[in-house]
Parts: sequence; C-alpha cells; structure tokens
Amino acid sequence: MKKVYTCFCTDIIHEGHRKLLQAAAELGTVTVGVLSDPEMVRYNRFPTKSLEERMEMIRVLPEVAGVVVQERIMYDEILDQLRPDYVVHGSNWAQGPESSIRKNVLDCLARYGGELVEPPYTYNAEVRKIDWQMREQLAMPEARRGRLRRLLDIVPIVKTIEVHNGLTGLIAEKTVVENDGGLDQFDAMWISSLCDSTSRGKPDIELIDLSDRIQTINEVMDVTTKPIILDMDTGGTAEHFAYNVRTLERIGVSAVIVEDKTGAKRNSLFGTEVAQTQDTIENFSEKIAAGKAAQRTEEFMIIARIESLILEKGLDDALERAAAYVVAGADGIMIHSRAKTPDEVIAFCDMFRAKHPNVPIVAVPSSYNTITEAELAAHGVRIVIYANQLTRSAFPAMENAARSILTHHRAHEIDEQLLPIKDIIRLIEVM
Ligand code: SPV
Ligand code: MG
Repeated sequence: MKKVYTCFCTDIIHEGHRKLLQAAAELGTVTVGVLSDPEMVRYNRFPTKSLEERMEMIRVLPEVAGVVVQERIMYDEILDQLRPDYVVHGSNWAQGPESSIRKNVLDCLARYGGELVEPPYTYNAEVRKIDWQMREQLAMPEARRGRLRRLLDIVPIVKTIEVHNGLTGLIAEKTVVENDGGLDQFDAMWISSLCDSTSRGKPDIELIDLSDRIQTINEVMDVTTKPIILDMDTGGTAEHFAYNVRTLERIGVSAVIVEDKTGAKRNSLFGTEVAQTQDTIENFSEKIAAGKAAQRTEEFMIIARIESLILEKGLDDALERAAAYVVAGADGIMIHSRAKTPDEVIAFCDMFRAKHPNVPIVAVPSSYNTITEAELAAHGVRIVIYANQLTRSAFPAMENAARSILTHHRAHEIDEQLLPIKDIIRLIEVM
C-alpha cells in the first residue's frame, strides 16, 4: 500500500473533510496530521477542542489508519519524517498566504519524489453554515472571555493590536501574513482610551464614559472572535470600579488594564509636560482588591498599570508598586514607558521577573518601538500591545485623500491610493 498524508486544522468534521479523506483512502493508507495548538492560533482560528479531542475526532473515522501531531504549519519537517507517497489537500490553497504552505509541500515532495493530490474543495451551503456557527461560537462572551488566559498558556507572547470600531476589529481578526517560514496573525485586541477618544474627536481624559466604551466593545465583538483587553484608564473610584468590572466580565471582555493615576487623567505620552498625579500604593491596591472581589469567573483578568517611569519616579518606585499590586491580587503588571529606548522597561522586567516568575508582564512599545516581540519575550513580557498604530495609520491616509480632493477639485488623483470600490463591498461578508 502507498502512504498518504493529509493535515487537518479543524474542530469539526464536515462533508468537505469526509470527501477529502475518501479521495485520500483511494490512494493508500491514510495518516492524518493534526495541527498543534500554537500553530492553530497563528494560522487558523482558536481551537475550541483540545489537541487530544481533535485527534480522537479524526482517529475514529473509517478512512483513517493513523493520527500524528503536526507541530508546524509548514509540512517539511513531518514529510521528511513520514515520507508519504502522496500528500492530499483541498484545491483551495493556491492563492493568498496559504500558497506558501503549498509551495513548502511541493518543494519537499520534489526532494524525494512524492506527489501532491488536490481534490476540489467542497464549499457548499452546509459547510458554509458550519463555518459561521464555529465563528459565532468563538464570539460568544463565555467562549471569548477565558481565551486570553488560554493564549498565555499556548503562545510565548500574546500579540495585541489596537481596535476602535467594527472595521479595525475586522483588520485585527482577519489579517494574516506569511512570515519567517510560517503564517502569523494577531492574538488579541486592545481597546485603547486614546484611540476610542480620538475616533470620536475627543481628548483622552476619561471623558468617554463606560456606556460609550461599551458601544465600541459591542461593535468590535459583533464582527470578531479574538479576546479583548480594555484600557480602563484609572478605573474611577474603587466602588465604581467593582461594579464596572462585573459588567465588563459579563459581556465577555477578557482583561481590563487600570493605571495607578488619580484625578484629572491625561495621556501617558505627555509624561511630565502636564500635571498628572500617581495614586498612593494603598489606594490603588484597594481598587484592585475591590475589582478582584467583584469578578465572578476565574477567567477575567485585572492588570495593574504602573506609571512610575512615565512620571519619572524611578525603577525602585515601579518595582515597589508592582510587588504591592501583585499582593492586592493583580493578574498581571503593565509597565509603561515613553522612553525612546527599551532599557528602563527591560531593567524593570528583569528585576520583576526574578521575584515573580509567573505574573504576566504587559508592555506597550509605542515610543521604544525598535524592540521585537522575541526580545520582549526574552525578558519575560507575555503580552505586547500595539496601542495606537491603526489610528495613526488611518489619520494621515484620510487627511491625504481630503487634501487631494480639495486641491484637484476631483477625486481622480487620489483614486489609485484607495481601496477599489469592488473590494470595499467584498470586505464585509454577508451572513
Ligand atoms: C492608550 O492606548 O490609550 C494607552 C496607552 O493608554 S498610551 O496612549 O501610551 O498611554
Ligand atoms: Mg489609555
């Protein structure tokens, strides 16, 4: 018998998969690779079943002789091990980021004389319905809320991008790139106070109230499945914070970040240019403790944000606060900095990590933006937030279009820099 290999990265078996397996079984003995959790997260959707459950779901199918774990989305490693005569894959991977996987398979097969077989991909109404159901299931508050904690178990660093409406939510949800011999996408979304305010043309001074912030959250949740980290500014009074934590937890937010400032809050990137007051350790610890006492699930996270470096109070102050906030119950520490280099953040991370090996550290490399995710992770950062880049990229593009139309008294000159009209209507799928 010839050896046949195919890889599945799905939580559910539908008619399309069965047809593919039947075609594979006609060629020989079928081994199915089940894609590992970290690669599922990078390449596809977040798995709703564990690796063991996914393997069992496939093991019981009559066409399948054996099941193995495929650790990486690129097939070369597993193909070199198994040396199948045939690799079988649906025909739907010739375009887009997936074409790099196809190329990897073809290159590998060419080395030892294997063959790629591509039966037509089945995408009928039933398969489409299942696809939507899976998406809807991931989007539900109960399913979404705990996913940040699960991500922390699966990936070395949770890559988080700023979103402030449905459209930016879609960008966070759907952008996939081919990179470093694999595919990659964002893990989570940050609803920034700065960008939520800016998109409404308002200053970032805790002016946008929780009802309006929830409107943004709902808009984002409606069209995405990824977990949400909410920038909650100072969190208000401890009493209000406790109530608000419960509301946000109920609607499916995964984590809130509260900063240890008090009074009239201004954006951190102003630093000491404007008057900003840091809360006392005691007050802020009480606020965290009140929030932790209010939440109802084990999943929800309250992350304490330390403004000592922003306000030039020094590393020792930041470390003292971090230790106290952990005692108060904080599920993670965000250390913020507006320095051009990452040195002070790295120094903090190394010293904090030495005492607290498991408390997640969050970093927001807006000003010290030369540091890479791998470098942050090497110093113990577990969540990286790209806090404002979608807003900052959209603004000059929109202003440029407005200027061009005003200058030329027509829209022709700017058109080639714009998304084609046919693409904008295709951007949003109809349910
Ligand atoms: C935000 O994105 O609103 C933040 C990060 O809080 S910063 O703007 O750097 O203060
Ligand atoms: Mg903010």
